[in-house]
Amino acid sequence: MNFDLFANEPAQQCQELLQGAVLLRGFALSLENQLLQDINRVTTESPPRTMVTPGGLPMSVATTSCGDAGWVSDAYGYRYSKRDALSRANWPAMPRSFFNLAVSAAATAGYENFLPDSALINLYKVGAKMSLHQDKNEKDFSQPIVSVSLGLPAIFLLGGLRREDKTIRVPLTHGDVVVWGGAARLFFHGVLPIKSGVHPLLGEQRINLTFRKAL
Ligand code: MD3
Ligand code: FE
Repeated sequence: MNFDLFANEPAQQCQELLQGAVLLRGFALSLENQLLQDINRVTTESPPRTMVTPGGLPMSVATTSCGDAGWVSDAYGYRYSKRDALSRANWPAMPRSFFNLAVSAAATAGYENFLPDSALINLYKVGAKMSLHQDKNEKDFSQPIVSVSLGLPAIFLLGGLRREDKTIRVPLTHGDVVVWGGAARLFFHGVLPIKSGVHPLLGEQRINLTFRKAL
């Protein structure tokens, strides 16, 4: 008789959602305190701000970045910039904890040479959402994107290459990491409005980190 219920389980839950999107449940859990400390360091230097879409609408998500490049949006469009428009200085350096987590998650999903040069920090208060969009501002679409969910849970929408394609709903909770590669790299995606709640560590918010090789 085998009393070890987990003897036949993989060491890490690793699930392919579809076509190159790999979900690593709880992959970042053991790093939560270090990540929070480093998020606070970055947001002190470059505070989160709500950007305006090229169409002129303010986003409900507040964003900031660290690394060699930061994602920005304004009347001129979406792009990566080497400087923070608020401080007019370079973005804060990417914390080692961020970089190491992204590299090891990518390697676990089969991307051995992922070297992110940009980490975007998205802050969602209750009610904030992200409409369906594609990530197309990075130079090389063969590079994956790694996302880390922290705080309140979210329902993530994942569609296909066309905006009209049907979407699947993926619940993402604190500590979950997703590696978006392969065909899924260019799929439409979004986040439904965050439901009210209180996370024991982060309170009434969700924080998402996305790691990219942008330049
Ligand atoms: C699927 N952020 O910053 S991360 C974004 O939760 C963004 O804050 C969402 O979409 C968030 O651009 C989702 C997950 C994500 C990131 C990139 C993707 C999913 C993706 C690229 C292709 C397909
Ligand atoms: Fe996106």
